[in-house]
Amino acid sequence: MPRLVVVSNRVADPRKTAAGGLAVALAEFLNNTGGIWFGWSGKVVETAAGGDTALHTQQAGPVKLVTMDLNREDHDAYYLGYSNGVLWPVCHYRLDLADFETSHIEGYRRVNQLFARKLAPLLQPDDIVWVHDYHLIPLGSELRALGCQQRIGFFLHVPLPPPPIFAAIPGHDWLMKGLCSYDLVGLQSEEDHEHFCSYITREAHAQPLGEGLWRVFNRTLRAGSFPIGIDVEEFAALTAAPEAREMHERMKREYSLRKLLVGVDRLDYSKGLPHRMRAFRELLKRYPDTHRSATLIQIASPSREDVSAYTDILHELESLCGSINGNYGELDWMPVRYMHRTVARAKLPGLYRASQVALVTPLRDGMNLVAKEFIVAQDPDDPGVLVLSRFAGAAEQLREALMVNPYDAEGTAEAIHIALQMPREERKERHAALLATCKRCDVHWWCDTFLQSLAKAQAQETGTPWLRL
Ligand code: GDG
Repeated sequence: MPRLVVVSNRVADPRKTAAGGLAVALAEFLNNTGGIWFGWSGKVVETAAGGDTALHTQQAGPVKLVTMDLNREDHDAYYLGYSNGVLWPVCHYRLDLADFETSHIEGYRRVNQLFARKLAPLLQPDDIVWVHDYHLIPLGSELRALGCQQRIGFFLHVPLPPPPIFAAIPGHDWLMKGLCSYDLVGLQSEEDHEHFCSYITREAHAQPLGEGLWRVFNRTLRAGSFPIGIDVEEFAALTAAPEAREMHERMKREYSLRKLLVGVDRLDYSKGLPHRMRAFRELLKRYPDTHRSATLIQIASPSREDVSAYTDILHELESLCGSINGNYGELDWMPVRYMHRTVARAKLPGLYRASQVALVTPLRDGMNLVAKEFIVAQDPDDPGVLVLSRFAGAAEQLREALMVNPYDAEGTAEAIHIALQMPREERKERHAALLATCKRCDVHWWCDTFLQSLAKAQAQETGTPWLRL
């Protein structure tokens, strides 16, 4: 069995439960093949830009975790400047928030070259390399430039916007050529996949060869959608564990007279938190019966606080929550309980299970795993209702959710009201269908299908038999 080498910006120790579903799923393959997980250590050191920094190796069972430090200048340009200042906003359709400073793209390229230089000597000829996310788009072409001929696949966790938006990035053609140096490009949704196909057709005159294969930039690659799932078994076990049960019981007691709505998000402008608050305010305005009877708990976990767009969203959200509570609150009822804090992972399922409605209303999201976690944590006999943005990648799969347009505060308020009143039989039917989808397309299925497809992608080009993983 070939060895799996995973590359991502950050590396998680798969032995730690807090690492979550992706790390656990990758660990299965990494453990079975004695693989490597390579990435940035998270440390910033004060050395010269582009210079060599130390590699750290740690053995986690059969898996080798290899990380490298970044110097300040590289980190700021690659991570803050280009990855989070250009690619994150553009991939979430927010050209208005992108800062196209030229030195950032140079730093991004430099760090990707550094990753390639450090990784290439560790690779064996039969390895399968799986690169993750927007921080590392050019890594494949940098590895190819160093003569690496291994199978290399790439998965984009964020959305891929339509060509006219992507093409606004100075250097978009370089980025896309970089993407096309992989053997397999995996995207979250069919919509993202269509955007990829339409970009390479229009801008790079790619030729379709059928079954997801393309001839472009003088090479053959495969592209497809691989919607990421969660580790359903692990999350169900977490739901049944004492900490989650205790949380569930505490919330049920505390809110015995009210219906609970829940939102759990990183505090990010893509998640649509101010829009969600405006929809909730609209609900309170339209339906006085919800006063005193509905409470929204919004967890907004801190994220990238050194970027100014994030402080703006924090202030907007705080001011909206304050004004809703000020205008509608009573001595014995606060409509919104907002927490700018991270809640322990072990408690989350208890909070989900105690809630009648989950509000998952991003303006744009690659997938959104909270939607799937909420479904798995429910009591199948008396489940809550998922209100889901049509602009989350998850909307392609979770068809039985109540679908909303988060820009439409009135429509979203109506959907929330329907969710709060939905009869039990309908809730059970919808939930059963949603749970079946989450189980069928869990994170293990995602890993398997991606790696099978990667094996198939190169086998078709080289004529070697498909690889069994
Ligand atoms: C990217 C893409 C794609 C959130 N708050 C707390 C907490 N969380 C956990 C959730 C969930 C995870 O973080 C968030 O996952 P999402 O999928 O919603 O979003 P991103 O972080 O933006 O991830 C996204 C994903 O990659 C995977 O491909 O779905 O579209 O943007 O697991 O539970 N966890 C804890 N405390 C919190 O306060 N412990």
